[in-house]
Amino acid sequence: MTGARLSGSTLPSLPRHVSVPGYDRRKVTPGIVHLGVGAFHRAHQAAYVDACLASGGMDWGIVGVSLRSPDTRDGLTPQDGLYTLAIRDSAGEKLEVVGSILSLLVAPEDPGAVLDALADPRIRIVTLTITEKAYLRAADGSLDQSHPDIAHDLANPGSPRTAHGFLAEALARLRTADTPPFTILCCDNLPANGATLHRLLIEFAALRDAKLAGDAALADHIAEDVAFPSSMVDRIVPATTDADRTRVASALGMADAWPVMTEPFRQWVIEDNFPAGRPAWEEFGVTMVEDVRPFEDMKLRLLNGAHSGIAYLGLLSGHATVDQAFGDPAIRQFVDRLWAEAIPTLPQGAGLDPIPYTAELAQRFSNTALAHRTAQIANDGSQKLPQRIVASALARLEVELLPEYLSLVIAAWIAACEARGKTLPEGHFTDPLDAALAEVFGRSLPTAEMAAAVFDLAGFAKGHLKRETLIEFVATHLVHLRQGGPALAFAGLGIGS
Ligand code: CS2
Repeated sequence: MTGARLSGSTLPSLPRHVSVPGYDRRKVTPGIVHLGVGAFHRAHQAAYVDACLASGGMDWGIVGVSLRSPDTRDGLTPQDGLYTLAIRDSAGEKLEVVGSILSLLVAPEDPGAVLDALADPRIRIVTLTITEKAYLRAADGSLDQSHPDIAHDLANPGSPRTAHGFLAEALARLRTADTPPFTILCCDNLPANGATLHRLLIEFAALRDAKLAGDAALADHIAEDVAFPSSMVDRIVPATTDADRTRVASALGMADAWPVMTEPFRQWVIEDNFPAGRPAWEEFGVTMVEDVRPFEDMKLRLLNGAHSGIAYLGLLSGHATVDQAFGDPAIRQFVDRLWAEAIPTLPQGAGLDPIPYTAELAQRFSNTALAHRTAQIANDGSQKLPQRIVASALARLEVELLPEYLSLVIAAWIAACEARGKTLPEGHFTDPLDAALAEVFGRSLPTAEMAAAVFDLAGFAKGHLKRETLIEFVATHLVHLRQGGPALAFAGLGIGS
């Protein structure tokens, strides 16, 4: 290796098998601000936008914002925002350099610069992948008004920390300047993600209105004039390792500080509601729909639900990656039965067929080239399980069907949380509720009471008539998991016999 590094000036020296942006990046202008410019965004939205730029939609470049860490900016700015997407499966690795990210900002370092970028009249869409927990929902789903960052942003509107604070302040500035608002396109794995963010932002703006005399009715403006299309996003993106960096550098003949690993599959389904304009998404493989719900439920309950099951049961069975866990015959059988439980809970009549969908998922989960770590998926279970697992379990109980396999995922989450620092390394994965969970685990409660306390903390099934029944299922599995690990829990379900 020569010491060269990927950048605008070294692009021409890349080997021919590496595809590069087929457009003049100097002519691209920003049209999108993205909040949460991590690996998922770079494998998904940024790749779709790259195709848009290549076909001449040159006013849709991306300004990437990190809400927390400077790492992505530090890696990518010396590379002029360029990075390699490594698309991997058993057939090998395809390398594509993506050019759609024009610049990168780090919110905690310079919140003013982020507000300036958001309030730039050229920005017509703000996309978000900030992860479930950054929506700051309380256990009942409303805005967590007690969160210190919310209090901070209400007290300091010109230097916010949260997505809510940035969006509200930018929308207020645009409104004062009589500039039409941008459309907000949520790309996180939340149910009705656009509507959910809309509701949270109205709540935040109402608190802000109450505090800032004179800033009349930003909440009404957001309620009435700002579009929040929901979207379903899908692409599996394992965290990049040093081995990935070394392999990609040797294929490129130059260093790339932060290449992104992904699979060939990708999907984006978006509700078509973009009053401020949008790229011709449908020309780049995006499905535009009126109602994203059926796609979203299918993805959250079948892909993400199975992922969480594979992660926690995989971790408890000693499997480090999804393909290893999915290759374990007991876990594989479990996932098939989990799917069979979740499928009847999906909306009917939407023309989506879950059977080929799960067959394709089985192939994707078997992709040995991804090494997608179970610990990565295990993070933030308290934020993920409600829409992936709890919703389907309750839907079954409502019509007198059992949630035997779904409830095992909840029990496995609790058991895996408890196992950290014992059979799993301390900090192997994390959850925003970790401190509160540790306190509950330390109380040595009888199993059912402990499960109930965890449900309360996480807001699972809050106020639902079938809450107690679901807790009983979870407690039974938890007893098995504690006594004999996944093998005993599976045996209780007739798996592996
Ligand atoms: C995964 C998702 O980490 C997780 O929780 O289930 O990130 C999953 O890989 C994506 O949603 C796939 O689109």
